[in-house]
Amino acid sequence: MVKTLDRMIVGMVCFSLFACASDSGNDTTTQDAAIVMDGGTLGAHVDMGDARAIDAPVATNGVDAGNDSSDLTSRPDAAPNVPGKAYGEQCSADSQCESKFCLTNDGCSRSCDIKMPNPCRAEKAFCVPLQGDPGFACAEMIDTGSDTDDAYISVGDRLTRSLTPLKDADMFTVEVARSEPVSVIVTPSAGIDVALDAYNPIAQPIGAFNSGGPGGIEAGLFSAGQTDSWVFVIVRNVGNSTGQYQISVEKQK
Ligand SMILES: [Ca+2]
Ligand SMILES: [Ca+2]
Repeated sequence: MVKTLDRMIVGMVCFSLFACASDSGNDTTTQDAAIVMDGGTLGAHVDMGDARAIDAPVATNGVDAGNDSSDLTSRPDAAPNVPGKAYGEQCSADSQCESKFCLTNDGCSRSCDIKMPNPCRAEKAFCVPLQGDPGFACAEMIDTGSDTDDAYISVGDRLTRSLTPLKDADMFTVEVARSEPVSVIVTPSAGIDVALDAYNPIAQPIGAFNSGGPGGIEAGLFSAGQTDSWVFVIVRNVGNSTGQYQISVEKQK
């Protein structure tokens, strides 16, 4: 059955220890302010109209996908001769995708496990929730390179990782329990300049942190509102040297 991404999840808010939502070069800045200004009001809906506009329209290929949930693969007109489509190609039926997994509006995809480190690394994508389904699928865009420094982390975790080569980025999926704001603190080695970009569970940017220079700590505070949630934190090397850093998740006192 064709699946749809959940675009209405809210409840992950970024509060800054230094400077929240001062975007550092990401091209999706227009949504930052609205989301951060949300202030944690669960149920507030972010208007995704603009964001959706960047997506190519769904190719219907003469098949009316409509809004019903019937399995298009059972229809005689469901383009049986269309060759298997690759990840990201437009689709209107699971049968059109090599993966047999079609996302309405987002093309051929695959399922993913949110608890795995950077589960959609190969697709350069986020692992985001499905609508009306407990599962997740790879969608949207994020390029973190190919190393395996990525991790799923929660309060009490402290990891040492490296930023090599110069433009390296590592993804951390940070668990944030209901009513327990957490600080994510990145401490680089001397001479290493790091920046943090934060995204909510549906891959919307909610904050960017880069107030320190080489060797300077970058940190953000995240709150989940009324349900357990998580935030994607991308640690980037924005300096001129490669080296190590520590990332830790601490309960906000
Ligand atoms: Ca790395
Ligand atoms: Ca910095």
